[in-house]
Amino acid sequence: MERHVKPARDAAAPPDAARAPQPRGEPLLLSLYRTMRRIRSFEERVGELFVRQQTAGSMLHLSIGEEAAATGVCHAFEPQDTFTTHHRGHGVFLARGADPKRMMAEIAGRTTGYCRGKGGSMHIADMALGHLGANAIVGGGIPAVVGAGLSSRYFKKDAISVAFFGDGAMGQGILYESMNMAGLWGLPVLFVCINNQYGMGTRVDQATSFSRFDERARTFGLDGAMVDGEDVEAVAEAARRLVDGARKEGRPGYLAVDCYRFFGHARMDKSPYRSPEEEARGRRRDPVARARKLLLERERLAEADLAALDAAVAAEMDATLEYAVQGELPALDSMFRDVYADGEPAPEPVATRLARIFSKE
Ligand SMILES: Cc1ncc(C[n+]2csc(CCOP(=O)(O)OP(=O)(O)O)c2C)c(N)n1
Repeated sequence: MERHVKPARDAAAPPDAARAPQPRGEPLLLSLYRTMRRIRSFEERVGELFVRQQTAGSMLHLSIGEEAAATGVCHAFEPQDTFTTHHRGHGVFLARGADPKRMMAEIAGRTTGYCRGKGGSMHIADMALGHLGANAIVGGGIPAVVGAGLSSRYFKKDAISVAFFGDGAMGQGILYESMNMAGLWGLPVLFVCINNQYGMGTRVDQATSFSRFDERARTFGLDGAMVDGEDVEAVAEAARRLVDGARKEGRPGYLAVDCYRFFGHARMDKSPYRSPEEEARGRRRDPVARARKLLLERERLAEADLAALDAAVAAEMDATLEYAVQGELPALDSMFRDVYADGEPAPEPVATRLARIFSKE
């Protein structure tokens, strides 16, 4: 018999749904599915924003295909926890409970965005939700979580800090320095590698001689695990175990989530380095479709309920897109605001400075 689980009062759920307690009687998988569906729909609208030429900047990195990594790991977070992301971080921040409207507005470069339109897709940060910053430098956000973990231990806070990055960062020295310090000092941190098989156009097996990344992490004393990124429940379970170990025992962890990047590296990339067959195979590893199937077949949810949830999410994200493009662009005289401390004089324009230097010669 079909089971009717009300897909929450507002099926699309509030912005901080990922952190809200699971509605009573709702299977965990349904909560996880809702978050993944919201990420997928959000990213599809971001793609649309790009086609409409309304994004700030020319680069956009979609996390379609990687929803289980963001959702499963963020599900283990507590409100006091912090994190950093790489350049493909929209999904992580949404799973953490970001307001999609403020996030889309940021991607569109509007003053209504998280960073008043001055961060854009790749530089979103928000201390209120523990987002210590997205970072476009491969591996750049990783050491910050070691600092956050050290601070947490020093001040005896119950917070962990998590770095999200791609397989490309596995070739960066800073990751190994960070894992070493985290292991040495027993810091409450977690390193999460979202292995989508590619670093731009380079397939992971063309860039690395040993792809058991979790085993590499173990050599630094970390608790390492590797999971299938198509299976959001497996990601959530592994993340829960590692987060608990970091929080309760000060044992840093490392999680590799194996998945597939459905589209090109950035929106302009048509992936000429991948065959259509490979892409078709990769896109069959779809965590959203898998969870939906399980909800119907294993949890015996009604198709109509899931369709209603999907429609509510789509409507929410349509409204998100419209909200974003209605925001104002930052005024030119706000360029240095929020960049320098209050009271600091704005920097001298480069042209004026150079003229001054040369006039002294
Ligand atoms: C230090 C550094 N080197 C090179 C680049 C150029 N770059 C931008 S994204 C990228 C690939 C990153 O791949 P990965 O870390 O696997 O993340 P993904 O894009 O697959 O999510 C590269 C090489 C950069 N941003 N920073």
